Amino acid sequence: MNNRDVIEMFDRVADMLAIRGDQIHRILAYRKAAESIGDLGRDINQIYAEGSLTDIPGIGKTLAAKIEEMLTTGELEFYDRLSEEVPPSLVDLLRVEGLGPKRVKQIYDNLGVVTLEELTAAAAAGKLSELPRMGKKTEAKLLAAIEALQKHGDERALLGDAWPVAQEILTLLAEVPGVSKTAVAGSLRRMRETIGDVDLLVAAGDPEPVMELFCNLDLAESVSARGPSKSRIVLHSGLGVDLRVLPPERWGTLLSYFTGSKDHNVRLRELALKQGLSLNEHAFTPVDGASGNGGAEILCDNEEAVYGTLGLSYIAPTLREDRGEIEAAQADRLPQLVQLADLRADLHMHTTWSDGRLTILEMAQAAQARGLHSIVISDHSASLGIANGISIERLLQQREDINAANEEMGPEFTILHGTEMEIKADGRLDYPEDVLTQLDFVIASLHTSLSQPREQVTDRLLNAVWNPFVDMIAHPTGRLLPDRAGADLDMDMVLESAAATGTILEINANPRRLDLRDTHVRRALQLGVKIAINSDAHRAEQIDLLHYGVATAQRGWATAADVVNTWPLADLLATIKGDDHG
Ligand code: DGT
Ligand code: CA
Ligand code: CA
Ligand code: ZN
Repeated sequence: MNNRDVIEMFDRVADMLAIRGDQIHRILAYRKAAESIGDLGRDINQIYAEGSLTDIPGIGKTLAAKIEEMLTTGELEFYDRLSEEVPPSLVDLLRVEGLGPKRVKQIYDNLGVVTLEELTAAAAAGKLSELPRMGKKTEAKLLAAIEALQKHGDERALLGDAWPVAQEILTLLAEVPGVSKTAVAGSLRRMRETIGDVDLLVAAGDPEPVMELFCNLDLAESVSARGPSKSRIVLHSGLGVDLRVLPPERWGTLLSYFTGSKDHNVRLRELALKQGLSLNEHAFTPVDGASGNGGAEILCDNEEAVYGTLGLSYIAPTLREDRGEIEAAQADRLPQLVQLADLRADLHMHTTWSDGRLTILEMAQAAQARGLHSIVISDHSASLGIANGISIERLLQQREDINAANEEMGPEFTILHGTEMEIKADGRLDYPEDVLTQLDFVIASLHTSLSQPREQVTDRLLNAVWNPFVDMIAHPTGRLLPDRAGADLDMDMVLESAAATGTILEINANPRRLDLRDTHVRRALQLGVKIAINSDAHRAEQIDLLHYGVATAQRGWATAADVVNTWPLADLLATIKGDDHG
């Protein structure tokens, strides 16, 4: 079993316990454990081998024993026993919006419903409305929710899909008279790779015209809730959008509260309580008996004031996951996070030589227009036929095209000649070393046979990492969000080898990749690996995806110094492997 299997099992157990009506702290223990394992940048098998399972936040002796059982036997006896009591397919019913564990149990106990199909049939036959505390209205709502689930699924949206639509809506809301501020909040502001729903905030004295516009947007398929200061719509894509409107003098607490994460907020509230204050989206309020501030509310119109009141330096939204940022803020040791404006180079892009849309010169001009000073042209190598990978002969011819484009661009911009070379299924590299020595920058990557067993696919990648001519590994796991998981790499081993050989690892900024992911970035930095943030652009506009890569780097606590494409080109060239081709 790997990290994903353990997470899935713990989430499933938590859901089944909730349906059974178990104690809340027990359910939360499984959820928290699943979440911390999700945050691990390392293989849980390795942590087990080191005997340090209980060092994982939220894992005590009991859960450690369960993890051990799963890792050593591939099974969990507790789950098997639980399944006899709670049919595992009941967990699927929880995917229906508005159906919580209590309701699921009630429906199961009374109607014997265990699958989504049976639930649909029972609702259509009017059987749900006959249950206590249900009624026709709830039944109709559930039927609509089942239909929505079947139509759109319950996959979380990709960051890259949610971000542009949120900006579009905010632009419209900002034009409403009386609106002084607008912002995204929630997981979207934290730039998580997937988004459950979009949270939008508006500061305005009178919320009514804002709500009116919001609930009548062409983008909206339906309005799920409309209130005086809070509404929710569902877009045609199935994505939910929450909007809250508050007066501007409460903007700081509002933004802080709805940016989350929940875990981060819990920590902030604990700190507030230590000062005798309760903190919510409206204000800090002295709790009973506390005399601070004469019992009056403390309003914060900006987030700096919220953190300041708690004695903390400002914490960037991309760090707010309760992964040590509170402690770092207390010690004034937060990282100076890398910013989009720090990027000078893009080390991975494609042209018409393989499967890109633009010529080398056009790509260079597009990059320059976006403030970059250099690019690596890295077209696909021969064996990637579907991407029109190029032969050795054509690769060597490409040099002339690069030279001509460099001439055209002048001294202020540099185009390097590279390749995105396939690591073949048997681990061999696509071009021989005498070809690689003629290139300025060599990228190696996996696109095929990603589902090989862990050891095999890891060895395959390590072969590239240890090759003296390979400068960077692109999108290391090869995952494609939302549903291609990518290679089951021994990431620690990859990272340690990258550190030992000076091989750069990429954060591929394409929102379907974001690979390395945030937790792997954090681990990479701990091990001293150098990171690059690249667009992998096949068209000019894709260079604009770099900001998603920057956000992922920030979520991994990266500073500009950690990211090689913020460096002056001379420094970058001086550190890439083997000066023989630098
Ligand atoms: P998502 O939508 O699943 O990608 O994740 P978030 O973080 O956007 O979560 P969401 O939309 O449920 O709520 C937005 C923020 O509002 C969340 O990050 C923190 C805050 N929030 C919502 N519900 C609660 C709550 O019950 N307790 C606390 N402390 N904060 C909450
Ligand atoms: Ca959300
Ligand atoms: Ca929400
Ligand atoms: Zn590529």
